[in-house]
Amino acid sequence: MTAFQPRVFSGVQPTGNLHLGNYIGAISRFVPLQDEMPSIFCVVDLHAITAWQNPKELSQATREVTAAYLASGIDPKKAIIFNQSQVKEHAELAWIFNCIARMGWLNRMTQFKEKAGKNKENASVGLFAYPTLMAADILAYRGTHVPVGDDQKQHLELTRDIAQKFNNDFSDRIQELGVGVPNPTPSNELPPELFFPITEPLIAGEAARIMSLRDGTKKMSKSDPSDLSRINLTDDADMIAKKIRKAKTDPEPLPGDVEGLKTRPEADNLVGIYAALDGSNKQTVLKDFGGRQFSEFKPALSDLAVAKLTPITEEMRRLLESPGEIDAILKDGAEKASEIAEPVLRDVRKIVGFLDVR
Ligand code: AQP
Repeated sequence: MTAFQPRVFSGVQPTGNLHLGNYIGAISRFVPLQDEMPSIFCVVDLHAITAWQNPKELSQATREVTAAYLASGIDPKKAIIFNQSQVKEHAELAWIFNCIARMGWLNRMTQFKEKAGKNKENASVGLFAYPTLMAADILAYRGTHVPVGDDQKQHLELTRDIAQKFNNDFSDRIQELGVGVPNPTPSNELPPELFFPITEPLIAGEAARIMSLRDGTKKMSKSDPSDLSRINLTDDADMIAKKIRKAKTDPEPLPGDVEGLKTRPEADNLVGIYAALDGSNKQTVLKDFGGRQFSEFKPALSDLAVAKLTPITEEMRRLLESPGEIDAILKDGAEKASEIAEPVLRDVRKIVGFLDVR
């Protein structure tokens, strides 16, 4: 339960190679939410530069994510779409959160460990602080609901911890200034008035984490050096079919129930992808395909993936031919986003005690 106005916030990084995992785990789930609550969908370019981005490609990748949002059905008349760098409140709040979050909290983040790899000393400070910027993205709008893939769960828990510590550290000040929202469930852990909501993660059900087509134990990822590991949202029908045909599998036929997928990561992944694209669940897929060979299942999966993805790919291509239209949508979105974030940050500055001399 929350006393805050419900608001959805989520984002995708413009780091190129937008893939099926981004679509199933994030973008496709944004679409129905825009009809349920006020929603903000961001292209998180500040996050993107935590790893090196070619400046000449970053703007194009930003338009590409925007085109994917629009082509998937996000309507700029219903939801706010903008790129993060255009609303300065994200960076400002992230700095304040850097001073709220503890080193120990960030040291536990598995994504940093995975992305920094063995060369931790050479990773950017921004990559380490990535989760505090993500908390700022959400809380600059007092976002209450965040649809993300399963890989982002830990970052959302950190967002909740940051909101909770801010609410506690400044509880007297929040009450004194009258800027809080009554807490519907006051407890020892949370004060009677909150400034930031304790955000709810909305994690996808079936196939919350889409895995690589080459290795069912690794997440499908933009940065995987093998293009065969992922289905890109720019792949055409032939390429989608080829990648599914070449997807790693085992020699057994598909099992009759979900239990039988437990020790078979590649089979589990492909069945999960089918279920997610079909809007059903793994058990239903196995009812139809249990006992059948991959040589029968893969063409069916291929047809389904092509049917679902090709209209999106084609619409993205069409949109990208008019960059001016995309930029106009982002500009309008940035203005609307600023209107929400500016008053929040004005209060945050007062809460923290910054002297306002202007
Ligand atoms: N494999 C995945 N399965 C389900 N959801 C996924 N997401 C990403 N990969 C999968 C979800 O997509 C949203 C946007 O992700 P992002 O681009 O901001 O960051 P990411 O998670 O770092 O994406 P990648 O593809 O893994 O990029 P690289 O290779 O650069 O690390 C998020 O909601 C995420 O959960």
